[in-house]
Amino acid sequence: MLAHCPTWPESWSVQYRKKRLWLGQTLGDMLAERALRHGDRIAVVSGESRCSYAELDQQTNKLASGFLQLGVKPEDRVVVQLPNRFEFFTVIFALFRIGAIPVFALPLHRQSEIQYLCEWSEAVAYVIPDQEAGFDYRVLAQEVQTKVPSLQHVFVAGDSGQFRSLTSIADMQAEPTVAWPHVKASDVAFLQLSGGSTGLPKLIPRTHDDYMYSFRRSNEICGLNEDSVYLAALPVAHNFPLSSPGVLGTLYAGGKIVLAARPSPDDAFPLIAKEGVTITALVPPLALIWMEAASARKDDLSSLQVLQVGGAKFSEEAARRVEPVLGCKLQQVYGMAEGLVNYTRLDDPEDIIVRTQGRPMSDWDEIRIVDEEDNEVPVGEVGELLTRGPYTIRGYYRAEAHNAKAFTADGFYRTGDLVKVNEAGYIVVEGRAKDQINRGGDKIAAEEVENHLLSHPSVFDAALVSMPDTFLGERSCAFIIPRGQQTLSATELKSYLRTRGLASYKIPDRIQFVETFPQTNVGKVSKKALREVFLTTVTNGS
Ligand code: J2J
Repeated sequence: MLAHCPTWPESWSVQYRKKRLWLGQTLGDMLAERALRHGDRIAVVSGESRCSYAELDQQTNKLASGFLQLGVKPEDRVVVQLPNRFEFFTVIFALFRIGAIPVFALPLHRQSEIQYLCEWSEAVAYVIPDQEAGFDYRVLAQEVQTKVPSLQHVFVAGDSGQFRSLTSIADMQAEPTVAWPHVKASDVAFLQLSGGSTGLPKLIPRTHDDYMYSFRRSNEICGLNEDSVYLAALPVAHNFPLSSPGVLGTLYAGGKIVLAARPSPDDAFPLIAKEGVTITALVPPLALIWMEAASARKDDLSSLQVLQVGGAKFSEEAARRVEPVLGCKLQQVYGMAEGLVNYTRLDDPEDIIVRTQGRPMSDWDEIRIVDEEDNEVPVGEVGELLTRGPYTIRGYYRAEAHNAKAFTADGFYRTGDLVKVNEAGYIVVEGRAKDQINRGGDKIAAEEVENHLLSHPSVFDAALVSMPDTFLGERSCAFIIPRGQQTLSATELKSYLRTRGLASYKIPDRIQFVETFPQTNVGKVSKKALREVFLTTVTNGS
């Protein structure tokens, strides 16, 4: 087991195994088993290429063997930053097979995030596409490699430039003396990035056992089977399209994954019509764009049975329009990479589907809604959601001090979400206790951006808060107190953040210069007051 990863107490693990929640199968073995069962069926469609379960399994083995020969070992961390393309699957399954640990990065991450991920996980390798959406990842990899001494390899999907291509690794002659490591299902399978609220993002260790339970159970709730066709429109490395039930659930069911390079209607709608897509997942702003486009376009979307919407709060008004406009069922999904996933059920009454964010997927999920003193609040009242269960982590990777705050002594994860729960157990997300901005599903940890802003010599103090937005739900606004008499423009500050290699969605949408920050009665910056008082004046144009 990877060091510095808190795990379930032994008696709990025994129980989860006894109840057959954890089946003792690794993700690598799952693919092999599915290949035996569904060999000729199509597993992944990507652009013009179609790959069967048997081919996916074979290509995975070749790559795994190549990785081993290059010296990638069990428990070695490998930062994987691949968009929705076929190689994502061969890479992650090859790493699962040899017990190496993918660290998932999102395509929009840039130097600041990638360097941190590589350093913090002490990664030995970094896997990138050559170019994507006009961005050359090889240039980024070169910069990162000069800064991170542990990084021995850069592997490229596509034209490798000065690095090594995945194709050449898969083509390496298998060395019979290299034995395949034994991987245990209770081991950490990969590290996911937390949405976070602190200065540095936290890494989430998920085991084979717990993750497989989460998508097996999701499959039952979402009705996935061999005939399911899942369109991956969101970036597949994110927990939602990866496992709720996402691409991994689809493979487990023996269904077909269709990869969309981008989630726009121009890319996605023709794929739905051509491949007979039955289910897909979107964040709320994309659902709005799809509904707008569906009224204007003529694509045949009749195969689509379920549209899952999650990652941020979906308004009731928009939720009501999904079925009439897109002709499919809406499923609200409220989940988190740390574990707990809530779904509205497909046969729930309309009011539940449009007004709530669902209920926990497993009878084994425990939830508590508490006030600021950790006392449970009465049913129907708003409080912070705490949770533990068979697929919710017991602590972040290498984060002892933070874990003491982010988890209760008895192992509940403090989600930082303010919710209320009705008599039937359905959850409505009402707000957030954590210092995070949810920009249409993209999570921004306020402190992380504030630290970047504070590194500018003309910035005396900085506070990042959310401002309401009809399309994205929230956008970010940075309040800045300049140092002394220094003058500074918003444009200057934004381009400064870009030069620091910050993902574009973290660049503040608005920058507001002020002389002081309102304080709470204990002398801290009152972000609530900043949001309320300052934004009213901003909206009024003064
Ligand atoms: C309101 N807030 C939501 C929702 C997530 C499935 C679906 C989503 C995620 C995800 C995921 C929300 N309404 N429907 O991992 O498997 C906010 C909450 C939550 C945080 C987690 C999955 N769905 N949220 O979004 O790790 O604040 O996971 O704590 O990215 O997103 O973010 P993340």
